Amino acid sequence: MQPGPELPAWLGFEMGDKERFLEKCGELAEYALSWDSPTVINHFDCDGITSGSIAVEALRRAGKKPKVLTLKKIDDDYINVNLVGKNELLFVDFGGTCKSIDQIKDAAIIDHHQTEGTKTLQANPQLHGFDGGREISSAGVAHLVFGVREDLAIVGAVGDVQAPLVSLNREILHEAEKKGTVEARLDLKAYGKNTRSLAVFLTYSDEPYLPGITGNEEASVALLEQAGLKNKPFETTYNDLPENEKSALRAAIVEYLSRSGFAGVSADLFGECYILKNQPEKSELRDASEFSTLLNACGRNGRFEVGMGVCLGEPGALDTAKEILAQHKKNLQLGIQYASKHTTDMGEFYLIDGRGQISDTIIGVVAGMIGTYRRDKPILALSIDEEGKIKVSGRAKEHMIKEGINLGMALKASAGAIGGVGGGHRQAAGASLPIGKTEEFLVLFGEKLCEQKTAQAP
Ligand SMILES: [Mn+2]
Repeated sequence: MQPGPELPAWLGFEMGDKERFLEKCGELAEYALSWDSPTVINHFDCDGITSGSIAVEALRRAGKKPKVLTLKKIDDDYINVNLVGKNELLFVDFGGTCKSIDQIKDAAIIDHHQTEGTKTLQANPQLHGFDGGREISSAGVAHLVFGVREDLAIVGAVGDVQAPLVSLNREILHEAEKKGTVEARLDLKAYGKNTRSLAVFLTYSDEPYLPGITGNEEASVALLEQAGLKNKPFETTYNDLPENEKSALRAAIVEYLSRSGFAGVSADLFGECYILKNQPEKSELRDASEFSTLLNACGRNGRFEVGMGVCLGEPGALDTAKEILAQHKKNLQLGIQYASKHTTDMGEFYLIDGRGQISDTIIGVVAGMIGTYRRDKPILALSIDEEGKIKVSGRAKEHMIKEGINLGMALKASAGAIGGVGGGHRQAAGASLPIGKTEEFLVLFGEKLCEQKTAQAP
């Protein structure tokens, strides 16, 4: 047989060097498990809470009593002031870009964001040719490091908007399916399939946001009637329905959307859903997406310990988390109502100016929701953070990334040019701006997007 042509070097790089990456993961596990009194320092979002929980559970299983410090963000200033001089620190879901960690005596980093590398031991797929935005989350990396809680690895990836799972995420899923802890199924993605009555399920559907249905109970009930489910709106959950009624409801939603000119939304209606079979039936924790929503609500409301308590199965944590989520959903509903009326077409992108109206803790989620029906351009949303700076959240769709859009890079460049900071993933990124430079920033950002598309154009 003829030998095949030699693979070009870039192809090997594109596919990622899994062996080297796994080696790093193993090295990190050995190192962290050798510490006497470790502290896990993790990011506050769903992926940060799940990856932090995986580390805590693994360290506890090894007989340690890890301390936990959960933070909204980390930077060199914070580390220099608060952490240099301490030791045995495990940074999770951030830290990969912080050079000051190199000054800490015993430290290691689990991250998946774009990084130039650190002297400190770092398990990061980006350093081995994988895209941390799509192929694996920090929870996945933490799972590869410590070998426990594949269910949380899936929840973290879903929370970081990496579903449908591909590449390293998919390998973790297959492992979980073999163990019988997780099952993948194509279904409606909306929240509350196990826990909400049909009417509430539709009225409060925010991911995807259903124009004309979300926030409108009468319209939701009318839609259920059209689907032949008129006796059931307030008693039955989606998962209580027999298969034929489920499919009648799905068809009615699709038909409604195309009739009202939102056919594009249907693409976000269905997707691969991940059922966590080790979690109780009829509970939010049974569905990876609902689990992630619950954790995001805890994180965004500053109740990190509740989120981690849910992951680690601590008594009472789930009930508290549900209360936090109920309030959070109410805030989102108000945020999205405001945003849908205050979205401006800026040419290269849509701008939601939520300054003074939408909290910085939910602005990114709101941007994502508006993106479910404004699908042709990236969404950029503004809010004001605790320190009075302008917080920017950007969201883009897969087809824009194929056109060359990289929001992380665009925000890094345009915010950096006016004395702010920005970065993140291609499809989801953020920035923080000094006061008084917003107009200038918006112009630079639009130009950057234009450049990215031009550079990619054939
Ligand atoms: Mn993450």
